[in-house]
Amino acid sequence: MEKIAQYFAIEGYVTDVRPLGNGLINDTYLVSASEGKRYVLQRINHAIFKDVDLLQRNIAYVTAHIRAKLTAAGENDIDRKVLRFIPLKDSQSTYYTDGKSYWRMSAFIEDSVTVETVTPESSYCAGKAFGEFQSMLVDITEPIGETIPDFHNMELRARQLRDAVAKDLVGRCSEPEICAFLSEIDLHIYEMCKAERLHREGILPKRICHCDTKVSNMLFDKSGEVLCVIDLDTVMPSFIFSDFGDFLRSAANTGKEDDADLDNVQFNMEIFKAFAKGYIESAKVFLTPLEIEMLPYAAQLFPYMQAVRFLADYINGDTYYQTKYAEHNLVRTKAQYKLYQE
Ligand code: GN1
Ligand code: MG
Repeated sequence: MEKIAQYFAIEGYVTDVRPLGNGLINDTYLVSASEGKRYVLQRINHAIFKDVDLLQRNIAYVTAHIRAKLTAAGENDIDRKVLRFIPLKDSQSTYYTDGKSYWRMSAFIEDSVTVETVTPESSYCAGKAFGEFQSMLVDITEPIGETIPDFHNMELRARQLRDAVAKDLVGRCSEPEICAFLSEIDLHIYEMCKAERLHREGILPKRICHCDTKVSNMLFDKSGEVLCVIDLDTVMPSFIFSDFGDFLRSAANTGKEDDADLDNVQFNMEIFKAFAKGYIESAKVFLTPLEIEMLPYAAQLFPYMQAVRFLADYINGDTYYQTKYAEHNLVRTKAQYKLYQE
């Protein structure tokens, strides 16, 4: 990895590389260099992000657009408020590949922290930050593609679960618990696919969204102020519900995403209220009345969709999410479903 880090136009030479964060998809490392600068090196999960050119182009467009907006608004410290990617030493490319793996690098934002839990105050700030993120991108003219086609399309996720059940690759569908879960999930599918229907009727728009707004994808400074939004792989056209719902899925959950004790998993209304207030304040400039009216639906949709995704992966034999033990995806499914019910 030291050798790979050295292909990028960093200042000085690499002195240390160590794992960073707890993402479930990419592998992330913190790189220290001799001139005192630090960087984030990531191996892009190419099995999931199949079109790395599109992915990197999206990120370049989005960060350049936000950077221009921040500059125009007279912001200072812009390198702390939007990610800065480091090109290769010998070309303008923003990623390195040996034909098998794909790597990219960004400047590490010093004195920043990620958190797993929020207070109503920081939830309000996060709501404002995600609303601002979306509103800065409302007028982007560059083409932003879908890095994972139909990523937050509930109809697709339901189909993927049905396909997993039909194949039953590792024989997990005969477990009584799984059968019960599948019928329970089925009861709510129609309601949860409402957004897709409204979109087809032409009354619900898609906009450029972040699509992975869990709490840990936001950097705060040491005083608790939001610095910027990170993990931009999934920025793509989607319903604004993606960002609203996915944040609450992590932030308003009083337990963990994979909590084995379901009594811990409850929905924190104070976090919801604070986040909704911040979000609506900064996003109301572009939201339609229908989008606002459907925000509670978004809060339900995301734990539900995540339960469906974890369950499909469990039935498929754990091929998508990194797992720490055999039943991990099932435990995650139950915790997310409990949150949906709450
Ligand atoms: C994945 O990579 P990470 O951990 O930020 C996933 C999200 C899920 C999340 C669940 C590309 O995000 O959609 O909500 O795990 N990202 C992708 O924790 O599938
Ligand atoms: Mg992440």
